[in-house]
Amino acid sequence: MALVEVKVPDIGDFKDVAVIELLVKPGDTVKAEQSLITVESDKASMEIPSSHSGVIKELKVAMGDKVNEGTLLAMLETDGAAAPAPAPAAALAATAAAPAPTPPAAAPAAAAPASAPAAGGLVEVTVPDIGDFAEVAVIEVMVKPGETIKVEQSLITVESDKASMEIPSSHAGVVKEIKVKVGDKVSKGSAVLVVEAAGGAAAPAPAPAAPAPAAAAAAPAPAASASAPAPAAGERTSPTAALPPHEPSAPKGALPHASPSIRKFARELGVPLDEVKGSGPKGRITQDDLQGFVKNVMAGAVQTSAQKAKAPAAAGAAAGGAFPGLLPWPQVDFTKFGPVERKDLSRIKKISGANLHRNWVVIPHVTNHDDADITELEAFRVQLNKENEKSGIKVTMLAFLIKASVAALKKFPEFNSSLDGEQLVMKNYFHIGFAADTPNGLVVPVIKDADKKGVLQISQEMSELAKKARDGKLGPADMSGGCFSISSLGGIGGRYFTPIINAPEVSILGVCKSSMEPRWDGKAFVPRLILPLSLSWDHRVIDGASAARFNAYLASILADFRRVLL
Ligand code: CAO
Repeated sequence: MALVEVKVPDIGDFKDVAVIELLVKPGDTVKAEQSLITVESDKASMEIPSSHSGVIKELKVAMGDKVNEGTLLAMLETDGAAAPAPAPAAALAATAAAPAPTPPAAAPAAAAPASAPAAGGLVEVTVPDIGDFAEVAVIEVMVKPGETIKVEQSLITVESDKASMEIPSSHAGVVKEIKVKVGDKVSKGSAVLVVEAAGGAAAPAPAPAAPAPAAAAAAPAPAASASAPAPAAGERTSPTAALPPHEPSAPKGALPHASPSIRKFARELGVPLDEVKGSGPKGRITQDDLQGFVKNVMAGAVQTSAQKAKAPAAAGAAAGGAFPGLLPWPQVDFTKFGPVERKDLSRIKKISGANLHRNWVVIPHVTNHDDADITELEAFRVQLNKENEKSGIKVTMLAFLIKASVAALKKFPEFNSSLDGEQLVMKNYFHIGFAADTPNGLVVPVIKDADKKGVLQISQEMSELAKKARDGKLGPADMSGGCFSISSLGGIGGRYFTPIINAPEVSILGVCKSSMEPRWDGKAFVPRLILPLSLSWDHRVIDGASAARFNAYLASILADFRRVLL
């Protein structure tokens, strides 16, 4: 037995790179060359291997530490008496050299002009000197024909066993032809694409860009973009927009933010990595995330996009994993009964359908129905609109409902929360979503900081957002960050309904058309304008009593808005 120090080998020009993943822990038995940690620079990630086999006694680095060549990584107990392992530096360097991305500074020096002029202003961009990378697989093509690219813009990502690297363009211009596809093997000199150089001539490339030894690291999964999966009308009325641990709607084309070995492992398992949510720094996908995802899929708790896309019967069967005994979806030849035609679901409906389904199945919904007497409020609204006729801003009941909801959320903060494992995330901001009907389906734009805005401003923003929604121009930012949603069918009709909660929110208010009703005032029946309210809430977070109080408080505000001041 001997204790051996394992240090960071020669990693080229990687200096002060952050440890972003610990791949082993004390007590683990490791083999020589097994990856111990992952480090990451701006554009590259690299796994650092062990120089020896043995048992990890102590890890000398922690997440976030900055390391350089020679930094002590771990104390390893080897079974050999005097640690007869190869001279650490040499062994490590060798190990690292093969997989490690060419150090940024070394590459440009070595990189010969990465392009050769082709006919006319056309230039063939080739793979520059990428060090020891040879016959490496293309795992991502980042540009398309017709696209205008800049010098040094990454064109493709290649990957070896242990590292990945983005190959930049030597020229600016318009992509005419792509010469590689995912899966192709490339080496120095392989043609990547033909570009029509800017200006029409084969502008000599500036000093060829270093092949940014880069990788997934450069493309953190844009979790935030969540593209706020636009909610849509389902059978049951409700908006929804959410991103669960599983991200089927994450934009495709962005390389998942994960180390090469994780991506390799994912490929071996057939896991669509772009649907896995990373919990590491910058949303990086870790081994645990990958395993968690696989476990969830096996348990039937989540489905991959591919599973969902399969026949409904298969979906039923898959759901059977979570709900044993569930019958498969009925397969009916409708043409036996009459003429039919088939129509693709709109993009919005495809995205929102999956979200609605998940929310309905996963969240234990309860809906409380109540009524609000809005006789005075409606009179005030009508008067306000008369006064404001010239301003062009029309105030509808929904704007008052947004304001009243903020007051109720302040009084009952658990309604303004999200469930995160065994914790509640309590929000100190008040962003209210409202369901808007569009020709392509339902979307839920969000009025940000509704607590800081007056009814007139809310009305104006609502009408702008509703217009954007109808024109299909809402961006992810318009639809994200909601705390609570309101689904108003007031302009259409109906009495009560069961809105589906817009996860990760925990409640949603459904509103139907107000109508004059006789109400007993203690002496006689009097006509009052009554607004039907339907509040759905997540029973994991909210109790029935709180929900009844929330509704009653909301109704009291709508009956007399001065209560907001109390
Ligand atoms: N009771 C009676 N009348 C109501 C009302 C209510 N609760 N709410 C609105 N109205 C009236 C308005 O005052 C307006 O009347 P006038 O035309 O006479 O002025 C009319 O109904 C139309 O209102 P609106 O729909 O233009 O305005 P809004 O602020 O109420 O709603 C928006 C805006 C974008 C939410 C709405 O256009 C919309 O898309 N609604 C559908 C939402 C939906 O589909 N929800 C279900 C989601 S779950 O699948």
